[in-house]
Amino acid sequence: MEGDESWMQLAIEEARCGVGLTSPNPAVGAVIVKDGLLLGKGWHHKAGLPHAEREAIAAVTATYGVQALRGSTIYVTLEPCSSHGKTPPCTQGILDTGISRVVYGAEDPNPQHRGVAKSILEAAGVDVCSEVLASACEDLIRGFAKVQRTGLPWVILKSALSLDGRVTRPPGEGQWLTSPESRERVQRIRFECDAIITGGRTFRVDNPSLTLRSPSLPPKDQPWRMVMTRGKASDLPSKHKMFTDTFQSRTLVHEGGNPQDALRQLADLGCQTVLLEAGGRLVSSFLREFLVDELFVFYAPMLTGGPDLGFEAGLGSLELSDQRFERIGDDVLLRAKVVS
Ligand code: AOF
Ligand code: ZN
Repeated sequence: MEGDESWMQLAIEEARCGVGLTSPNPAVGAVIVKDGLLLGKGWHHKAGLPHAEREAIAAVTATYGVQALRGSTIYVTLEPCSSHGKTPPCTQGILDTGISRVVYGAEDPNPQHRGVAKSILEAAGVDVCSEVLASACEDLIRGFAKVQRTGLPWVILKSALSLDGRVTRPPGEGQWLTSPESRERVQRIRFECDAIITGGRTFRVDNPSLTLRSPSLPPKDQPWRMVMTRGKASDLPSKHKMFTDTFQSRTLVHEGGNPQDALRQLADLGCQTVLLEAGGRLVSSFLREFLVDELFVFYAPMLTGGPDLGFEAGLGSLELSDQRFERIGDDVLLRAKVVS
């Protein structure tokens, strides 16, 4: 129907408030509309708390009273649940209010609920419309869906490279390749993940903290931090930050270095999205087993001596400015001037 997509877009924006906060449950948003007017909206805050549909229903009830819901339409990014979990089923909640139309985006990958809501609601005379902005709604729950379908979390590989493909600056130039803005963005990426994996080598050499520490992000438990080592946990330096800081209880060591086992351990802890921030060797063991689902690669505007562009290692770094990016087909053209 006309307007369905823009109301769903608003529901997606609601759902985004919960991304990173809801594991092992999905991030879901809902809005309730009547006669072309927004009555209320809501999002799922945390596993065990009310679902988005109930949040939106509560918001409308608080402002206009329960009567206002009669004959309204609810837009929800995920197919409503239909049986009792940690909370009562939303299909029943919807029927109790007299909402007369339900529009949802993604199918619920949870086999307990998939495909059930439609028949319950339609049998009660509610008009149901599915798959509105389905791919954007599915994107919101890609971690949840991956765990439901495979038992393994969604894995994001994050890397920062110079334009000629090196992960470090020449010796003596400091540790950062990318800008403070990119590092702030990494904080946001970490916020949306439930765990961060790094390798024993990075742990030893960089002594990373792998924490969330941006004041501009909402409060949340620190993500799990997992060090994968082919050796023993007791061989890792015990004074390093991840073993001694305030969040040391969120540090795990996975011995043996098997990526599947490590991911399964994290899924068992309720993780649905995992960030891989590691060096080439560990990354390649994930890639080799097709365990990486998504990449975030930051390119810093400099040449640092990668082998293929011809700027020799050992000359320090060559900085670039006035970068312009053009998307050409599936390629990206970068133009930049050499800072002399
Ligand atoms: C959520 N939030 O907004 C929606 C969900 O254990 P429960 O009762 O919280 O049920 C969790 C399931 O409910 C979840 O796996 C998903 O299939 C469905 N929908 N879940 O946490 C929501 N709409
Ligand atoms: Zn529900």
